[in-house]
Amino acid sequence: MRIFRAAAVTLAALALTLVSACKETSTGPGAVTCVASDPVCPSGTLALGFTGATGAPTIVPAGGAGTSIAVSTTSYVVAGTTSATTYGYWLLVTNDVLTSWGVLTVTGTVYGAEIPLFCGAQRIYFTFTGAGGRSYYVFDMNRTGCTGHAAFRVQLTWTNITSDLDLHLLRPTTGVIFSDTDCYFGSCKAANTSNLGLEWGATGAAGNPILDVDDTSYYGPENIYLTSGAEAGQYRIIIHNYSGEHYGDATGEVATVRIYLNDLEVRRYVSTPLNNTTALYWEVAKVNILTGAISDVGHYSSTPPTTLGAAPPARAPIAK
Ligand SMILES: [Ca+2]
Ligand SMILES: [Ca+2]
Repeated sequence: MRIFRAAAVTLAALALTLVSACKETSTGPGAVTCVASDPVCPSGTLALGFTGATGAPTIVPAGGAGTSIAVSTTSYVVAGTTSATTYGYWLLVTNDVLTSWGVLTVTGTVYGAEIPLFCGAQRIYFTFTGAGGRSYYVFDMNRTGCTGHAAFRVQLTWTNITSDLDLHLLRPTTGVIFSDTDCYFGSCKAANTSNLGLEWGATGAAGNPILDVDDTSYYGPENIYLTSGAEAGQYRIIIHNYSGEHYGDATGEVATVRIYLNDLEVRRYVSTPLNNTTALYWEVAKVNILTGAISDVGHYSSTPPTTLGAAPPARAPIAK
């Protein structure tokens, strides 16, 4: 899919201006709370199933997906068909708050995305905008097999549509980037076939962080969770501008990192532009999950901030 991305991005960049102009905000019981940086926000009163203006783009989930879906995975791959000619958005709402959003790519008439899921109940909106207005598809997701809240979560998002930024969480004391003491796309994504067999803390699931998705193109988000069994010491959060370049502006990619302890956002960082000369890596902070103590780092470098471990797994080159 990546080889088609350059053309899709051109269309998407044109669409972004149009979609941003349609932003909505609302308040009150059952309403969705939006923030200024979100691209588009649905009304909180939309019913499950199809809705939208007559003449707006059609949205047909593959396989006639239902309006209440339960899975035990950390992400959910969606697909279907649409009459929209430019990309849309997925929006994830928990407890009436817009907590996450990303892009639904469109190739021909087929849309798709991999959506990172939170534990428990959440509502997902698909939205496309066309000449006839905006359409939505609304459904409920329930991620099962997880135990309530995560003791720790770190989330990465970024500003440009074609860059591939990566989230890294290094194990206390012994963490080495691009190794099995580094939770990243090559080691701790649940569905990653190149999993290095990450095992932290006590034997078993306790202490093992999980990366929900590796977004390779579209703003993120990427989340790393650690539900239980945190180790003593400081976990290190590092961002890598994997694509090594920046798109859409002349300065670089701006990343935002949010740190959550027991589901409360406790710290937010915004980077200076990440580029391929002086700021390919950004070490953000160190977190002691057991005590809740966070130390700001804010170090930018052109080389990995720690000793390089084994070479990262090969990934397909990114088409420009
Ligand atoms: Ca990524
Ligand atoms: Ca473990």
